[in-house]
Amino acid sequence: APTLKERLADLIPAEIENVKATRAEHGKKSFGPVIVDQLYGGMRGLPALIWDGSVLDAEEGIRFRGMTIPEVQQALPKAPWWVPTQEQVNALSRDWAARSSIPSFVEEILDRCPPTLHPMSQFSLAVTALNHDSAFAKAYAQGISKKDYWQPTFEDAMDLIAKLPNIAGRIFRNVYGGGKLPAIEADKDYSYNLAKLLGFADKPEFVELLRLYITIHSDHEGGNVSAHTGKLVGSALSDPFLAFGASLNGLAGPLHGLANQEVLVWLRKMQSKLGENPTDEAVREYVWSTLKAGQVVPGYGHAVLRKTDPRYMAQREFALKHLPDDPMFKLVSQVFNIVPNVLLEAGKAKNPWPNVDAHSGVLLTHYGLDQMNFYTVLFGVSRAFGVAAQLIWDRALGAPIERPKSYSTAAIQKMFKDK
Ligand code: CMX
Repeated sequence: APTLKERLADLIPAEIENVKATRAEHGKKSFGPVIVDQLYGGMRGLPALIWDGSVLDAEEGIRFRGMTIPEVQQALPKAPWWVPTQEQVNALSRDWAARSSIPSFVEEILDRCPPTLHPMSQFSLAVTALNHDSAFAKAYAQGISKKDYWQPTFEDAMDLIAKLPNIAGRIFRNVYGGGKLPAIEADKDYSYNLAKLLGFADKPEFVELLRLYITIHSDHEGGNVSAHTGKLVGSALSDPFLAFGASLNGLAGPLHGLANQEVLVWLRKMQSKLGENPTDEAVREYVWSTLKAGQVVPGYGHAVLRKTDPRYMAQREFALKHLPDDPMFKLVSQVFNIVPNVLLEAGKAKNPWPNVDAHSGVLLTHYGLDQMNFYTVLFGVSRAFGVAAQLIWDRALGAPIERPKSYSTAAIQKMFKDK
């Protein structure tokens, strides 16, 4: 039975041919017009990237290698393009455990961070510093051939994923207390070990939540800020640590991954203002006051999605099963019934429905992980799986350095002067 790397080595030559054939047949065909608004509007909807790992449909939401979230939940721990046996899955867990320790100088960097430095900044610092031991950077310096790039990229990607629990666990304990980090267990899965390092190994339901959390946060097409940043920086042949460090800095923005922290801050403020069991009318007023103050309602809206995010629904189903009476979950459900109507009435947001971040914090809080400014670190650990896979495939397929063209406003005015 092949290892993950052997399976990739099998798949890559055929995929190189597939891309060649697609380009030979369709390479010169138009993909539709580009309009000036897209240049000013954050490139929204502009077809510009290739990524096979996951595809996002505006109505349906995400599919991972063709599978919806419920289908993935059924199939795990098998992956559709590898279909590992239980023994292969265990071997992968053991491989990650063997790669999991971080260099002592990175531990020192983290230990010296003031606890007031946001956990995401600490996370990005540590990941960037791992580039010290990058197999790709070393191989490149020694003159590796282009066709072999994917191999040291694979090794770095595996090291990166493997080391994240130790980094996240260390940040968590440094900032919030909890004593010395325990050891990773080679015969346990990744989610169990992450939970253990955060101090939650005695809560099997929390471990199960992390399995769901990591899966649904792993990837969301190629164009979102964190995935695209990783791809962009990787295209300069920056190694996976440098590329993923950059992804994390994008994920740390409040319109992207920081939204899960923002949702809980917003809910808590609402609770303290309105008290327990607020009326629908009071919640409605509160939502309006957020909009009138010129702020966004965190956890709602999306650049691509036009329906309720299936990642939200997967978390809601988890909550309905395990914590139906949790007061915060009840508030989240109440908000779910009210916010879309308010956003529709306000008439600006193209998508009034909740995204993934509207739900995650409440689940974590339920199990005692109520350190809100840590939430985006968990999003980051999860997103590493998608970004790492992209980096490996981009090097395997020889993706070139990215270089879109920018224009000045004067150039646009001139271009359309008499048209
Ligand atoms: N609350 C208030 N206003 C909102 C809104 C929300 N939740 N969502 C969109 N709008 C506003 C926009 O700010 C924009 O206003 P202006 O015209 O004044 O600039 C207008 O509606 C149109 O925006 P849009 O085309 O619907 O949305 P964008 O593609 O520009 O932005 C997103 C998408 C997610 C950044 C936006 O919906 C938002 O700010 N949501 C709240 C933050 C959030 O939950 N982010 C997490 C997204 C998921 C993730 O990446 O983790």
